Amino acid sequence: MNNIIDKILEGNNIVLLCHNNPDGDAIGSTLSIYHALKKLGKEVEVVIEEPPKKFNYIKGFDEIKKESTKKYDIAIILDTATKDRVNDPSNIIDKVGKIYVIDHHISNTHYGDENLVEEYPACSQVVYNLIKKMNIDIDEDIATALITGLLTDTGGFSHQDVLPSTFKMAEELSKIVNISNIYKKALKTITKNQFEIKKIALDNLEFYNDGKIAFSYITEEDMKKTNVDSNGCGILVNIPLEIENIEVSILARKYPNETRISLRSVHINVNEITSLFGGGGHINAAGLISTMPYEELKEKILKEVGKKVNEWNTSSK
Ligand SMILES: [Mn+2]
Repeated sequence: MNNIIDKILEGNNIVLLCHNNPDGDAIGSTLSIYHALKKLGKEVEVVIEEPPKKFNYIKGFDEIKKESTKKYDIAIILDTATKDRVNDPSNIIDKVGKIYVIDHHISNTHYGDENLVEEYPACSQVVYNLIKKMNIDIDEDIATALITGLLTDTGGFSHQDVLPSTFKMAEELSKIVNISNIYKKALKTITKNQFEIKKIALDNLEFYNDGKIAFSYITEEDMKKTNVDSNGCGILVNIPLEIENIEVSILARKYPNETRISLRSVHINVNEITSLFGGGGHINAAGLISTMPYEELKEKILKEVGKKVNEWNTSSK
């Protein structure tokens, strides 16, 4: 960690980037380090195409640039496992001096000049450790950004990968910000449009393997009709996890030329499944993009997920 701190401190003109379809952890980890570096007097900019508006309560949200032609010495890329997933419409990373990667995905390919990749439930926890190590005072703005990342990536501390140190971090942040209020904004509020697309996804829901696998889909048409972008659809895959005995929830987003699939699991490693199809992610949350014909893809994924679910059932009995 010391290495990357020294390298970051050498930079003066820094750009912060995160992944496509940015979620709460992408925005939270990016804006927390944004405030931290500004405190050190660095010139910092955040470039994210279409950050989800629901996170506009985090200070600095309104300063996010959609694109930039500026030249920077350093790009710090947060929460992004692979180079092709970087949310970078202006191709900043092709022109920048150095690329430093800060991430928590086990599938990270270490594509930076320096890589701080540690297995934590949220990238925001990696950033928290970094900020502490840099002796930067965590104020309300930093704390709001960090807790947003932590809450959203852990599903409100409900995922299997939450660590004792995650609660310690939350405990410290709870002295600075009101976590309940942020919880409500980050996790418990959806728009009317999201509610409409949720109804469609629930209508399309099917069950497999004795009700242990839930599969649903939405089409690009549905997204247009309800005016919800792919970001806004992020909530859909989690809904079936509320059902008793569900092991895996799968949501497909159908586009004319490709299908995007998200998987969530209670126990099994879905990252191993998405890896077979060129995707990635975490043990309990992973995704992939495929150009395979939809029905064929659906069948193959259900087969792989089914195998894992059966294996887990036999081994856990
Ligand atoms: Mn994350």
